[in-house]
Amino acid sequence: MSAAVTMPGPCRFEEGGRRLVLDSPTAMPNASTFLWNRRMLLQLNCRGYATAQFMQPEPAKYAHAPVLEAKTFMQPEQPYYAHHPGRFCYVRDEENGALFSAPYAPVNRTPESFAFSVGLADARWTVRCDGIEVELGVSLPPDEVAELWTLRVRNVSGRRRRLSLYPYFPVGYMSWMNQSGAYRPDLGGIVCSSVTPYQKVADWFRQREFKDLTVLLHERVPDAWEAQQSAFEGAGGLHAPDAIVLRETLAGGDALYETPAAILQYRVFLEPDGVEEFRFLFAPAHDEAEVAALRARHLSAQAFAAAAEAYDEYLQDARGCLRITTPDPWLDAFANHWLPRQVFYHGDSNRLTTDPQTRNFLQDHMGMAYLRPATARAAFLHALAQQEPGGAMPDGILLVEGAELKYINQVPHTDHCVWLPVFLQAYLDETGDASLLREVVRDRTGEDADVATRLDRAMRWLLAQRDGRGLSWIAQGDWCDPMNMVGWKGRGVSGWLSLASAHALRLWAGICARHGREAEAAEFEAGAQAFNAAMNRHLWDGDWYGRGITDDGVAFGVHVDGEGRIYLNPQSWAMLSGAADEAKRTRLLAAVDAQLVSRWGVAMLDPPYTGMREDVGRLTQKFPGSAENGAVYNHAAAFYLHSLYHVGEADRAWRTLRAMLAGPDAQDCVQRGQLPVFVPNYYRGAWRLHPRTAGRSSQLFNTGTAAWLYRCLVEGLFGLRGEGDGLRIAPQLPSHWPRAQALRRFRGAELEVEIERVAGVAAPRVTVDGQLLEDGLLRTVEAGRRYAVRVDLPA
Ligand code: CEZ
Repeated sequence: MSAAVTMPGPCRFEEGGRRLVLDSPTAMPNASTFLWNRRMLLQLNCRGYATAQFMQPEPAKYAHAPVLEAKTFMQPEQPYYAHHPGRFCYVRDEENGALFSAPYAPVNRTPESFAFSVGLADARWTVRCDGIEVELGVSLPPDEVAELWTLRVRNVSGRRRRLSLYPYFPVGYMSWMNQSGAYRPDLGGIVCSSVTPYQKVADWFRQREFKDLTVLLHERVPDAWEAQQSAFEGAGGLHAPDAIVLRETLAGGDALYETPAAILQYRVFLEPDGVEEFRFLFAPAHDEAEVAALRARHLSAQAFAAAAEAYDEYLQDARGCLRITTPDPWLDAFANHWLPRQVFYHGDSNRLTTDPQTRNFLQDHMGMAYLRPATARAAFLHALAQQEPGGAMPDGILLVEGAELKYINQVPHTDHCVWLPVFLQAYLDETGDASLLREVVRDRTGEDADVATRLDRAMRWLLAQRDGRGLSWIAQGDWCDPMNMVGWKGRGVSGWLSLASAHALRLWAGICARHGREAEAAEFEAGAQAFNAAMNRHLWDGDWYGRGITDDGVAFGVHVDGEGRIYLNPQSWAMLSGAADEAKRTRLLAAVDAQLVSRWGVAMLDPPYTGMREDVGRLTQKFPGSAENGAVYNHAAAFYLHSLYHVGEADRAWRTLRAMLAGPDAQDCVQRGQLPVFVPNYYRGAWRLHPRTAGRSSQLFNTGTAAWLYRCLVEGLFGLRGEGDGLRIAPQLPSHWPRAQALRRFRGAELEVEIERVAGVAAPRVTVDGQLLEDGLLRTVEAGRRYAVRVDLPA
């Protein structure tokens, strides 16, 4: 993927990497971006399809409520657009009836020009058809549930034009109980209503404050409107709706227990170069008073500008702690703007759930330690307050009053304690805030214990959850949710978790040792060694580590398996935990290279399962090459990346890292279908079985990958990791990079870092403000100071 041989793709960065522009609606048809605030989320794809959700306080929808709500609210890789949820504007030429729509769907006419321009705080399309340029843009206010839309139409045809514009916001099937829609001149828009069904009386009292209205409010009074989807579509369908193609004027209809839609019509006359501008608000509301308030607060040019300014302010903390300049400008744009934004989204919105999985919560806040450490600290303490008396961590962390553990969080998983020291190591390195260890946390039984004591208990819990062989029971899952039937009878064990426990114990032992807790340090170091020894005894398979041993005593993820022969996670964590000595490390790296590495990244297992394996579980039912069944599951690839930096495998690490990011090569962009504005949870694997779909992005931006990838960039690739009171400087650039630069913000100081390969240098040589650092450790870092760091690397 070197820059020299790439063909420029259909997308490019602009404005110093702060915008990404895709210039085709069809080259990467599912390419998407997302906008969010603390209360809502909006995912948009390049053709105008969109899904939104908001918190009340559980996730809810105000358009296209799916009949069955899955654990993850969307799987955008699937053709959700078959139900056409989206935000569109039809444009009809009143003289000749010619029709197109912006951004692209539902008419799907090939535009003369097209740009899907994705910003950090907005998305907009500029589309030209028949000499008419339509610009459609959306942004969100920082803390309210509302989409703010701007429509601008410009006549670039050089002659006078008479047009009808039809903003079209489908609301879709909302409820089997009750749904309707009508134009409300008094409220200034179309108001659709539905009733969230309930059966248990108690639910009513939770639901009666729900926002069951969906409104499309306008600034400018339209000439006509329609509120019923099927009346609008008629026999022509959305592609050529009867209400547009057969009639001059929308009929002003309503929806009476019929599927609602919000459609407005504006007649405009445009002189050559004439422009018309419109603003709309699309949002849920509880009642008419709230609708009126939304309109009063937001529907003006000034209010839109104020919301944009407030949102920019909100994003200040999403800037991250690293600014880089490297030979790879796409990596620079991604690392400087988009990845920290994605990390911040996770940490500040908690994926818009009220009961995040404990491991997700802790890893997401590990990422937040680099952006806004106070939030990470508070989250950690909040999680620890839910520790059980025996030391175990619950499956999910309840975030609001009345929240419950739902869906996957009702399934017993055994790995949650592991993430406590993983978080702590990153947090302490980044902040030096050792006071956290002495912070007293009251749990739900009312018991007070400090963080260090609670960590001891969590580690002892991991040590207690071992079978006779000394391996960790898996129950109905570990990090891998769908690995639910390895140990459901109570005997199966997880090789990965045994290694992860060893790593966690060792991290905690190290922290204890540095803070004068020698006895605990020795206890936990011994525990780590016991786990490692058990793994080497029972699950070293000759060339790599097995993934586990089932209830019936069958080792899996081993060379005799036809499917699921090798799993990535045990290899990564064996390098982290120290289970793998140098000889084993050489062998397992070779096995990973031979069996799991592809141009799309490193797969999570191989070969993918092609049918249910009842002693592994529902993972094996997933489509081969998708998600945990052999995709390039980036979260797992990020663990691998972290372990590669841990053992100093800079070039392997670079290839693993760069494969997570699409482009700039055209074919790579098109095959993945992923814009380099977020790292998706997976790219399809199964390149031998299904080469056609290999590499295709899941388009899912909820993923622990973001935090790990950011950590790896800061601490691995650029090697700028906190240590005690100082900063360890040990970059691991790929060997083909002659130089790189970074600006690192660290504990209130700024370090300008120049890294260069220099002929004749035998070992890395670090100077700070001209002073040589023998061991690469800058011992103290003063807040408010600027440091000039220079690293000479061997050529
Ligand atoms: O969920 C993620 C979980 O949120 O999958 C990871 C796990 O570590 C995260 O905690 C690996 O299993 O089938 C499933 O239940 C899957 O596990 C998914 O729900 C998966 C989603 O795709 C979200 O990325």
